[in-house]
Amino acid sequence: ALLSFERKYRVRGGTLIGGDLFDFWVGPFYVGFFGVLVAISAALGTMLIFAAAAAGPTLNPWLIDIQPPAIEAGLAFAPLNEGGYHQIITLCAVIAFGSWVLRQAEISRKLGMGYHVPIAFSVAVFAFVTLNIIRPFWMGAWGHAFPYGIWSHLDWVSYTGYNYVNFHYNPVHMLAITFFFTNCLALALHGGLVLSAVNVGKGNEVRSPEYEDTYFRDFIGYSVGTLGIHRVGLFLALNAGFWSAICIVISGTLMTGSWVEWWDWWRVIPIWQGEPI
Ligand code: BCL
Ligand code: UQ2
Repeated sequence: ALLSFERKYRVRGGTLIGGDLFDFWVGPFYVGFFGVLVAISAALGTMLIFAAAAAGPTLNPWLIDIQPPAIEAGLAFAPLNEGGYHQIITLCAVIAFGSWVLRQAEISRKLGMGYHVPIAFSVAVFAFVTLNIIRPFWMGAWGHAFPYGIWSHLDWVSYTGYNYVNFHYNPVHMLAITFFFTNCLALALHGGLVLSAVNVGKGNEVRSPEYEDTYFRDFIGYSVGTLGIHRVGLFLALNAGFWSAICIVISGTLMTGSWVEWWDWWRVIPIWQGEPI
């Protein structure tokens, strides 16, 4: 059923492609050209995952493993059972994710809102494209992509991490992790603060945003503000995904070898002249 306020927002226009043709809703969902494209590419990709799984040795969902082609196959198209499934599934995924971004953009336009949501999701898509398109291409083989499997992708992360000896020494990995953890702190503060202002017990009036500001001014002498905390949150979240993509794309391309030894420059800078190393 339609929510009471929904009807007045069901306005025509804002589409990027297709004009009025796909400008309709199915139940609560806006469709649009990109909604159709998402439905097709996601369904095809999912069916190919089932097909590839059925051709493999197990249907145990935890163990299904769809591998990219062998490194030796380079950047060629591979036969279905030798990484071809993985290649087509990757293509379906990129089309589905890209269309999802553009569908978000059409909804933003329709409602006269900013593009913050599609921009934010683009960063997640960028991380995926970096992992399975940009980095494998840069390294010269689709075989560098991660496999599609719950267990096997973890094996890939472990294997790839140890390939550079100790991934904790990757400075951009450090940066990405710091953004993830700080994001967690910011959301805990924000969620805690808002709930503390709202859940004040029976008979009490809900506290206004001024109380939220005052809480933090009493506490640390500073409040970033009710709008500001959302800017901080988006900033932290986008940087977490962005620097993740950078940390992996430089590994095996700009930096080959060991992230531990990469830090050797630090031990020889002039500041430590005369110190034992
Ligand atoms: Mg590490 C990567 C943290 C230890 C090796 N590591 C990452 C980053 C993140 C991180 C910074 C993964 C997030 C990301 O990319 O998001 N690592 C991290 C932490 C530790 C750690 C906190 C820790 O020890 C406390 N890492 C280690 C150890 C190494 C190691 C030391 C292994 C031995 N790490 C690696 C390697 C990699 C990482 C190798 C990476 O490749 C990875 C990275 O940076 O990748 C970019 C980005 C988000 C995405 C890619 C998701 C994209 C989502 C798409 C667009 C949409 C999906 C839709 C979906 C299919 C729909 C589902 C349907 C619904 C269910 C209905
Ligand atoms: C705040 C504020 C909110 C908040 C939060 C703060 C009234 C409801 C959490 C406090 C946030 C600060 C001090 C910044 C934290 C920064 C980092 C990088 C973790 O002032 O305004 O609105 O939710």
